Amino acid sequence: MKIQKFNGKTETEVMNRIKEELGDHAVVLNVKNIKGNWFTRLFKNDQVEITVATDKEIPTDSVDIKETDQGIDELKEQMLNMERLLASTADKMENLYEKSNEAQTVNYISASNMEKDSESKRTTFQKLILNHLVKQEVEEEAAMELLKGTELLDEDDLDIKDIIRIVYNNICQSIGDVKVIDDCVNKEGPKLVFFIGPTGVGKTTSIAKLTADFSLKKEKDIALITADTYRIAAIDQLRTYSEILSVPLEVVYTPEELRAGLELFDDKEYIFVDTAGRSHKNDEHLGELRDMLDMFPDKEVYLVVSATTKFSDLKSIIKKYSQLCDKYSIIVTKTDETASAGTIINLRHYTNKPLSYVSFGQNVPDDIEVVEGAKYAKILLGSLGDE
Ligand SMILES: Nc1nc2c(ncn2[C@@H]2O[C@H](COP(=O)(O)OP(=O)(O)OP(=O)(O)O)[C@@H](O)[C@H]2O)c(=O)[nH]1
Ligand SMILES: [Mg+2]
Repeated sequence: MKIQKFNGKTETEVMNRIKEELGDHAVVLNVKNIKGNWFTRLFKNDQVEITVATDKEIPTDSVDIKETDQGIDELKEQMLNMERLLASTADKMENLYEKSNEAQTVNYISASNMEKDSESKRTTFQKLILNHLVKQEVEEEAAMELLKGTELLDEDDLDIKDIIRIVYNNICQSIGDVKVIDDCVNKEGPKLVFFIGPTGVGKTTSIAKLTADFSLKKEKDIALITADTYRIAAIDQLRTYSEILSVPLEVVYTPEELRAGLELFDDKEYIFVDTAGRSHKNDEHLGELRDMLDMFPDKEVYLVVSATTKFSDLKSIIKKYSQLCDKYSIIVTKTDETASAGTIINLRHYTNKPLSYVSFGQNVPDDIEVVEGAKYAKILLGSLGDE
């Protein structure tokens, strides 16, 4: 099996080329819009890139066909997972389709930009999947986005597996490239990493988990700074972790002290900074945090949010925190306490910021991992057809 990418101006044009070249030998893995920069736009429009898996040999002189040079192993692994998922869900979906045909009264949620008068097999499956995603708390707009590319499939002579494949890959793609704390150290000084977010979401616990990972497993030289002096217990909490992990800790009360703290740890590879939880409704506190962040242009920021927060509140949190800092990655905590796959998709759709880690329990250091698209695709689609 080979992975190939096809580029062109529109999805239809590219799909037609794929059909022409590969016939039935192609499985669509991903449909992506590629925006050019100002320079490339002078010469050509934005492009559509479709990634397919194929078992057919492609003539080497084919125009515009490029074999991917990266992520092939990852894609292969994704495909394996996907095939397992298809084996367990496709028949259930066909049964559901038969049933809905017999009943003639399927009560779907309204999908504004989806054709309502046509009830082709494709439309029915699209609606079934949309309904399934929305039930798992994926916002309708984000769910519609996950169906992108399925409209190119044959209306009636459709294999349910093709539609699930596309949605599966769209989920992986939508979660996209995660941005985690880089393992490679900057030779010119410590990497400065801030953790910010609302009260009680798990910032300090996440820092403890990541400190353990970086200092014990990755053997990096780390220092901790806490700028959370609002709660006495907050200092003790991080001090306990710093002692267990044998990592130095400095407590700072002002941005100036923070600067001095950074100088003190100049020989370290990483400095993780814990901040006080700030309600997104308290503009004064948020202002203080912004002033502190502004003082350090060369930094990485992780916004920590809890999966247990309802999405309408998460939106206001994101909106407020985005005013403090436009470049950040998201850590989602407490995913053990609620079904969180919908939240993960919604966060990506709404913020377009990279995700980084998910935390799934109180245990330090184990209950944290890097966000993995295929895992959420499996969670979201694994129960397809069970309704
Ligand atoms: N179930 C669950 N609990 C968590 C998780 N992460 C943190 N907690 C718990 O949430 C509570 C608050 O965690 P902290 O790390 O103190 O949260 P914080 O964001 O630093 O809180 P403030 O500094 O007060 O804003 C603690 O009881 C943690 O054990 C998680 O992933 N799952
Ligand atoms: Mg804390």
